[in-house]
Amino acid sequence: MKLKKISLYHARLKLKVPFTTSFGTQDNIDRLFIALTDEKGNTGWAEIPTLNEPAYKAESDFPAVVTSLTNFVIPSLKTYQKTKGNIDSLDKLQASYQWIKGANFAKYGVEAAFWHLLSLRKKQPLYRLFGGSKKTIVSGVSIGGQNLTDVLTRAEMAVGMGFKRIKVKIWPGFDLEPIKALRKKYPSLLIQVDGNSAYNLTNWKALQKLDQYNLLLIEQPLSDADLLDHSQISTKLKTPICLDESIHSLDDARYAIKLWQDNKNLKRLIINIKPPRVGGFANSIAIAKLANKHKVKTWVGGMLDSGWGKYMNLCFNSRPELSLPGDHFSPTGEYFKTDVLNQPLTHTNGSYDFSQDVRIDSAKIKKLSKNLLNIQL
Ligand code: OSB
Ligand code: MG
Repeated sequence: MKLKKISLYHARLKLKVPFTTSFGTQDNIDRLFIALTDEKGNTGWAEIPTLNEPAYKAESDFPAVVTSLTNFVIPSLKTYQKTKGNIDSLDKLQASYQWIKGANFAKYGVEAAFWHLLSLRKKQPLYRLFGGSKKTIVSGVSIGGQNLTDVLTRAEMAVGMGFKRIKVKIWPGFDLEPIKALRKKYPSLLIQVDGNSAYNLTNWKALQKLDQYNLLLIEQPLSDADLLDHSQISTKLKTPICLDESIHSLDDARYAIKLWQDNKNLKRLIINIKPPRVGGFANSIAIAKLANKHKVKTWVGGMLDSGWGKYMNLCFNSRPELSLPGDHFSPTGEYFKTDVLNQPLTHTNGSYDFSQDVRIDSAKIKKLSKNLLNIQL
């Protein structure tokens, strides 16, 4: 196998309804799609779930990802094939850009397109290639409402569609109120919250008031650099802490496990595995395995992805280690007004099964996008 060509597409995706988190409201999103073509003419696709600004994480914004790919990652693929031989395995692919520090979203894009290419060449379903075995994937939905009315409306839609788990975006001053109201209305619904780094050591104690509502987890209240502080506040909370922004690699997962272990509090650690945040699916699989070895629960988070990003995550979620419901749907069906699949992903009461014929529709991507770059490798 030889990589022959890589193309980048800039899509402007419009959300059906705005999505609010502690770091802002998303509406129209600049997205990057990657097409990777081999010597036989097969093309693997990936969506890099960029947001417009680096407010979620460094190097997750569209301009940073384009810069990393154009200046460093893609030239590295080219140089590797010229000097060391064809990139015909994941190991070689990773080795080609291993010297680049950071750029996890950019690396994810190339790696995810490569996995898709492998599944086309081997004529093997992607979930099998990822080592998946579960045929049914349980999903929840993430609610990014601007105020209490918004949150309650979206929760009602989600529950009406049969979802058994919701995740609610919170921030200082908007935490107790939505959770109290939701728990009153839905005594047995699985509910979790996500602070997206909005709390600090001065105001985190507001989260102790959430302990009485039987939440599944509190996701990333503190900043992404505060692994140590997360582990310490976790000893003063009954609800488990789930790390999102703090985990960029297998090493980060190892550090977290060690810190919670040292505090004899490992049962209160959960990890949200987002393949783009950790530089791809191979790293994601390694993190899932390590966490599972320590009985730390994991799940697959989303990034307001189109159907293609969601589908890839569903395939990864088929691995047995991932035990909690992932974010693979939205209460309004697909997140975007126009999507990129041959047909929408469907679920039954929040469960997805792999009998659906899911294909990416490259014509739809091309129609939505500006072709930024085509490079012969
Ligand atoms: O923290 O999980 C997050 C969206 C953008 C940035 C960060 C996050 C999210 C979500 C979206 O919660 C969840 C989804 O895609 O369904
Ligand atoms: Mg999160």
